[in-house]
Amino acid sequence: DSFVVAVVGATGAVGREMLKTLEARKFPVSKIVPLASSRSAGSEVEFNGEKVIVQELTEDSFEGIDLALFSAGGAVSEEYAPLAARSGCVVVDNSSTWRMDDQCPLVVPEVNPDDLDWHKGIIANPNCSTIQMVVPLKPIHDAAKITRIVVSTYQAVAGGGQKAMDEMTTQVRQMFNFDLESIEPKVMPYRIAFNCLPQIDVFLENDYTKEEMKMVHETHKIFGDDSFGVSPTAVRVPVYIGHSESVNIETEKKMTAAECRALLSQAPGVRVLDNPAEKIYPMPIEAVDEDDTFVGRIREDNTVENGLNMWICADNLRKGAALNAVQIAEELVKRDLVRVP
Ligand code: A2P
Ligand code: 11C
Repeated sequence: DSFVVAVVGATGAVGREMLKTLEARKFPVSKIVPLASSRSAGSEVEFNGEKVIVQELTEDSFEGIDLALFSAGGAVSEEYAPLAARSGCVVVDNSSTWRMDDQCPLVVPEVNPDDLDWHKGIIANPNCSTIQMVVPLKPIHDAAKITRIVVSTYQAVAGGGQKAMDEMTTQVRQMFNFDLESIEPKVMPYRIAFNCLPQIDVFLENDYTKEEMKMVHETHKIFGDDSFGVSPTAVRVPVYIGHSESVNIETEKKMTAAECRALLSQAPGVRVLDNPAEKIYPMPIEAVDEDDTFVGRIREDNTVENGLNMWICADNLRKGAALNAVQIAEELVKRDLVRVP
């Protein structure tokens, strides 16, 4: 079987990565349909060595399309994902719009693939910072039952899209030209060049940001378990691609650092890089262009009874977005679920 596949937002940072990932993983595509706004309609993207013209997204775009990967922002997903599903096209949506909707599964294939079985046309792809946290934490939760998660993120600028990456480049140039007066943050709230911003997305009533609360709610939904607390601080750092996370967990059952290392070295989608004596640990520059979620600095937290600390890095555009979406699509094919019930 092969499928007519649309990528909505094909000219964006994640959309381009989606095309690359479909191609690299030889997803069975009979025809690719890149969609974007009128701004870039008519431009070209490359797929399997051929140039394909980008089309403008309209209400009629989904006729004859089997599967659509969406990454064009929440407003586009809100309007067009239901339209697509109604015309029989299965949607894997990378925005936050449908994630907490109880009609839409929220899936990380290594963690909760069975949730795909009840999809009704729209499947949500989690936030990048959630994905790379739950991939290694799921086997630990299964083995020792997590009772609390405290996480601080070090998130790359690519999470804010191409415009955010361009903004950092401009600012770095301005800094090196001693032209600080011209720096004018537009996409991010303050200067990101040589700085850290403890704000990703907007603040909510509880003084946490929306990004932080996504990590709480999405983790509970993906695990199908909200018995543990999640306490996040999300920070933007001047890295182009690759999110990092410092994660502290408490568990019901004792797990030693050695046991955790052994468990994670068998876990799907995880690569353990953990040898302090040799200065081996994950870094975002090593995680870029890799599929795996890297875990290192695994050590016991002796300030509590059963505690572990670890450091997690992943390519936020890949496992954090495009790859996870394509893995969902692959799992749908495997389960014969590329159809709207
Ligand atoms: P366009 O190139 O036409 O602006 P990023 O996250 O890197 O900023 O990318 C956003 C993606 O979403 C781009 O491909 C962008 O297309 C697309 N997009 C944004 N708004 C719309 C819209 N209203 N309709 C269709 N595509 C959109
Ligand atoms: C960031 N995590 O790094 C955000 C980007 O809900 O899909 C993705 C936001 C989302 O800025």
